[in-house]
Amino acid sequence: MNRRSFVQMSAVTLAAGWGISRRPQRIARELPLPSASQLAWQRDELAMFLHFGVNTFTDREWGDGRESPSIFDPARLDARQWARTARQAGFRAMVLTAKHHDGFCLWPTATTRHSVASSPWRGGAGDVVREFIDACAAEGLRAGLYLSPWDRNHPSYGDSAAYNDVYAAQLTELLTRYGSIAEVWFDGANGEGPNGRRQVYDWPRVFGLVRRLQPGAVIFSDAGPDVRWCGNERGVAGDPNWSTVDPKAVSFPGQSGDGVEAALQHGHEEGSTWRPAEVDVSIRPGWFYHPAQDAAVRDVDNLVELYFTSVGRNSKLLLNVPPTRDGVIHDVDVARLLGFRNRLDRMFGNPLPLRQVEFRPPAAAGARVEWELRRPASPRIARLAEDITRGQRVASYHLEGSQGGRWQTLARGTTIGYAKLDRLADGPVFRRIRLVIDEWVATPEPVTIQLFDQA
Ligand code: FUL
Repeated sequence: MNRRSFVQMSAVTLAAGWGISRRPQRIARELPLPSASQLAWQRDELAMFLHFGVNTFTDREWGDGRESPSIFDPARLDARQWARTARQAGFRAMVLTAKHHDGFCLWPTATTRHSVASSPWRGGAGDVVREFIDACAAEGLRAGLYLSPWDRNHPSYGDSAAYNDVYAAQLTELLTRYGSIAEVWFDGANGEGPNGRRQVYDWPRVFGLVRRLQPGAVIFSDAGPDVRWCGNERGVAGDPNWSTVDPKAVSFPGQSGDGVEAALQHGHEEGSTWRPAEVDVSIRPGWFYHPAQDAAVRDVDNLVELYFTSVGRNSKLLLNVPPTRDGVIHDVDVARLLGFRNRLDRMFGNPLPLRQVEFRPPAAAGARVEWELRRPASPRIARLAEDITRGQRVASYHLEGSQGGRWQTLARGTTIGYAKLDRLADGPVFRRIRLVIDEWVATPEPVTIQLFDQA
């Protein structure tokens, strides 16, 4: 039995509420659903990543931990400018690198002297994390923090038990001093420490700590548990992209091996756990600011493309915009971000008026939803959405349009989920549009559509 015939049979069986299947798990299982924090995370759509620290001053991407704190002195640091830029560009959250692999802490910590407290910035009395959090609050953004587990400075790194205590203490400071944190971001980097030894991280302890101290935060890593990495840094979510995963496929951050990349990219249509993908990518070639890259900032077309391959593929875009040595977002980046916002507003500001005329539940020829446009139009973009509070169900679909009876195919796709964007060909004018859901993993519910006539 191929997938198509199986899913159709199972959906019909589901609808009828009976039946024996050769793969009964599809019928027996409960459909995984997002938690309230996962829903809020997804609805942000756009978040800004800020890589900032000693690398900003050394022009490197990975510090070696031997940087002197005396180099950290951002003369005009203005976290409010970061947050204002983010808000004006339509971003709803920001994530700051509180500590990168070099081990330099952007807040005054009791766990090491390798921090802002040993720097000349604000006379050693400054706290970048505090300024970042306050700026997020002032601009109505949700705040997230990145804390690298790999620490090339701390002397205890590589002495697993001792460093795990240090890491837990750092996390505790970050999660207890600054109010509500919406996302805690863990990469899986696990390199050599200053003593040459390897560190074994205690992820269950780390995740448990976040749950206890910030129960409303989503935890990001390759292995979630709430949000997973999309599997690449190119800005492209998988197609298909299921928000459900088999948690055994990637069980700890930094795991490599067969099938890991595909599992991160695509999730699993029969996955038991809701763990949507986040697309992290930089507006510049590097994650940190480098003056030589001022001419290599992504342009507006490129940013719009990223929006299509992330938000438009059932994902969230975490776009990195690194502050300069002065501690502000560079003018070029600001201009590109505002241009990006203008373009999105122009594209998505005026949905074509339409009304749903039919929902035909699952049958042998698929499930269908049909809409009538209030006036004939030539839609250039379709935005489809499942009600993900009811789970993710659609496995493949096609869109059709008609003017006077003859239906023609406009687009074909796999998963929909929170949002799916399809570009449509220029030219033909339609009065009716219909979505045919060809395959599903649970009885499809009505999918909503928005159509736009700006390309
Ligand atoms: C990776 C790091 O090694 C990069 O420097 C960057 O922080 C990226 C977002 O995550 O694991």
